[in-house]
Amino acid sequence: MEGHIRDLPAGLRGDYASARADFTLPQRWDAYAPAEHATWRRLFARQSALLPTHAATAFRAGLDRLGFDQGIPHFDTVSETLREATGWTLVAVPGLIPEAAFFDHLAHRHFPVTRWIRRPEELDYIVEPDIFHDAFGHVPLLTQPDFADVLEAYGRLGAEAERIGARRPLARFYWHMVEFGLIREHGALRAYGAGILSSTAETRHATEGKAPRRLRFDAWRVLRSEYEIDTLQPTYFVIKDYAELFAAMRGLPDLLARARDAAPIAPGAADPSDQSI
Ligand code: HBI
Ligand code: FE
Repeated sequence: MEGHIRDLPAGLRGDYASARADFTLPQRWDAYAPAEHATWRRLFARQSALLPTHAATAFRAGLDRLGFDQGIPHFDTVSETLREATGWTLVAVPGLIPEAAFFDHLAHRHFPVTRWIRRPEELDYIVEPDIFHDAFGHVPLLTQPDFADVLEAYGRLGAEAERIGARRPLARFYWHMVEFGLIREHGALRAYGAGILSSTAETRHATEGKAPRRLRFDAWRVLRSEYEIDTLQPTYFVIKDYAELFAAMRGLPDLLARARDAAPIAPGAADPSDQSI
């Protein structure tokens, strides 16, 4: 397994010492305290209130199949549903893992999910992705076939991006299209990105807010678009369907090398090619 713990930011919360070489570890579902299941249910109830009016159809359809309302999900149970839907399974990890390892798991249709959950006092904002962000935010859309294909293709591209020094453009693609993507459905803007749907503030800001720039998805623009990780996003990209995102993966290898050498677009800035939604 490529990637080493030195590739990670210092001071991460997870139990990296007991992780395997591929950064996976047992979920240990029986070890979760009742208070942790209560935190999950509070987060689930709060986020679910917004889904009927703000979340993409495919996200809600996926969530309805997963039984996440009971408490912290058991990854083996979730993997059975996912495997049947799109061939994906979950692997428990201590938290953020080196990009090379992350790509490799995605390339094999294993989605890494952080094992620990935030503390009650972190309900509104958390720096590192926890199990709620990863499981509630990312997993429901893994039941959507085109999107499931996108994530596998993304993982496969990771090794190529490492080889040609294009990690940054590929990370931008993940950030804008997997974490903060919007989709237009029946004329309405809906959120499908995990970073949006795991946060009530971002869900409202992304779909209702007047401030953000909302642009038609364009891979070349996305690969050059820089982002900040600890603010509400100033720019969102809107797809018309997930097949469009999968089709864009075919052109990515060529665009990655060009984007590596191109001038980045600052967070929130406009570009002459922009098509506002
Ligand atoms: N590790 N566990 C985990 N989850 C992520 O979402 C993740 C990661 N490592 C790297 C990473 N995301 C981003 O750098 C992606 O752009 C690769
Ligand atoms: Fe995420």
